[in-house]
Amino acid sequence: MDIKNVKDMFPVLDQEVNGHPLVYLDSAATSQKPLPVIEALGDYYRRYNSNVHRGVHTLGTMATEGYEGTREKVKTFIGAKRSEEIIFTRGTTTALNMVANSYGRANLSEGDEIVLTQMEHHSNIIPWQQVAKATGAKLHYIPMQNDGTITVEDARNTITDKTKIVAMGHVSNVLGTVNPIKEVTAIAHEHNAVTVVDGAQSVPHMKVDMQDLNCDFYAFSAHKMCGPTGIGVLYGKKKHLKQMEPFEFGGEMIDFVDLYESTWKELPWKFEGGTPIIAGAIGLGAAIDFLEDIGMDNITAHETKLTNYALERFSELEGLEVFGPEKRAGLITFNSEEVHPHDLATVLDADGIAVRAGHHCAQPLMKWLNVTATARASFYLYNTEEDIDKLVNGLSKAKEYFGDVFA
Ligand code: 7TS
Repeated sequence: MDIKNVKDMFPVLDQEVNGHPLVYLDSAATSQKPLPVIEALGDYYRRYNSNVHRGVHTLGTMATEGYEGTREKVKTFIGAKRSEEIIFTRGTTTALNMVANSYGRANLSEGDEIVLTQMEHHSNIIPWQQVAKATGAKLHYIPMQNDGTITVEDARNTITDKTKIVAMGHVSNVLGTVNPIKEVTAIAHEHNAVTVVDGAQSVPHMKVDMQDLNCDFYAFSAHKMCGPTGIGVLYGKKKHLKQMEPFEFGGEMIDFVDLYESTWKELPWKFEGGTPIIAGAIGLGAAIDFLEDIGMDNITAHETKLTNYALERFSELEGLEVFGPEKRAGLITFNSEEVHPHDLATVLDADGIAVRAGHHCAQPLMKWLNVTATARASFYLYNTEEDIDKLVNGLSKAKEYFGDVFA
């Protein structure tokens, strides 16, 4: 499908909000869903709703094929070597907690170090704080440059032989910074440390290849990539997943249960306790087909064009501070000198324009930026230059309105 016509595939975008056509600029929080994904979910519930991996009846077999079929699609989509390396989780947050609790607690002890960056989403900070408290390990942060990037040299200076885990976002949800995962992973491996990558903001927008990055763990959420809420992925190298203990215990994940001892299924099922996220996986499979049909490189190119256009148009607005590096992923975080970000977002919403305001679950980064909140416009494949023109007009209007109020 041609990216130019893609907007027609998203029914939610075809509506008025507060008397204006909706302009959705909050895809970093969650993306909208195209018809094939909505239809795949409806089709499962209408035609073959059933539990998986048990029994031999026809609907159960169909559901199992749908669920396991998505595992194969994810494997190819991210360039994993084996389908056992793909674990379905509830989302990025759960995936990162799984690594921190299962890998972290077993492999960290007093004096060990965990290396992070200050631009992480809370879900890639707090699990490491908790595991550090439990094991006596220490957190260290790679310093940031003034433009909100990190250098490979600083990563080299922060990662030492004491480092056991380096956890880092691929793309910052606030700054749009794209981090040098491949280079940092190579440094981590020189010190026998593993890398845990938060891919929540990268997988939806760019081609990622586990063999090229060579990272040890990689986490992402379906709902930010045109898929449903409630499902995400933890990729892990087999050599690590194999020696890790399950994170949750119960049905589905066991091989044999006795009164005092039990054994686990093999990978990947030992990490998928309970009835799995069947509809979610089927929806994620449809989302991957949809994104691949358009082409990840086309999506990246479209977003780069939109972001550059938006940055150019933003430069016309006085008193607007844009955060983050010049070369960035498809989002722009900004503050107005006169108008609080929540007020900006409210005024824009009155014109049907959806942007996010707040700390974006990155309070340590807000501290570094010396602000308590910002506004953020984030783009996806269905956004257009016209959306950006409307945003810029809305921002000018907000400035005028609040300028008058405060005058
Ligand atoms: N990591 C990053 C970089 C994120 O942007 C988010 C969600 C998460 C992790 C957590 O993902 P979840 O699916 O487990 O919730 N980010 C945002 C955001 O920027 N605005 O709302 C949610």
